Amino acid sequence: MSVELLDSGTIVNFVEDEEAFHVSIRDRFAYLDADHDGLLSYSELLKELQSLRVLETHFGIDVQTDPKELAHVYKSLFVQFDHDSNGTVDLEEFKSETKRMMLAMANGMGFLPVQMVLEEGSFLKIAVERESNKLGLAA
Ligand SMILES: [Ca+2]
Ligand SMILES: [Ca+2]
Repeated sequence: MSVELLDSGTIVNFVEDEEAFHVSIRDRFAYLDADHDGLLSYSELLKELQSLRVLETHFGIDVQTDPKELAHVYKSLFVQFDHDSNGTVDLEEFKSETKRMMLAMANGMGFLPVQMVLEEGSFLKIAVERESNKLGLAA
């Protein structure tokens, strides 16, 4: 985990770079798919939902939310990912919902950078690393 400065442009640039985004999605999906059946079960996706720490602070839910309530939030998020309601999340569902959530997050941020604790390997962390690499190249 590390504390990073994140702004909406960083997220949007990452999500809209179709190729880079797809590669990250695919890698993350493979990492989360613990039993390698090509689908994410609730418990597999839960790891990802927990790394979206933003949910605990930006969607009106307090960080100190009791675990039961949080579990309820995670369950309803899983339902959002599972577009065809078959109880598992495939790569396409994972990709389109992650994209939608990240763009919604960027919209909610406005133009000011936000300080956030990010987990290694999470999409937001990758977005930040990408952006700083780009700046490094430009300098
Ligand atoms: Ca699986
Ligand atoms: Ca599904």
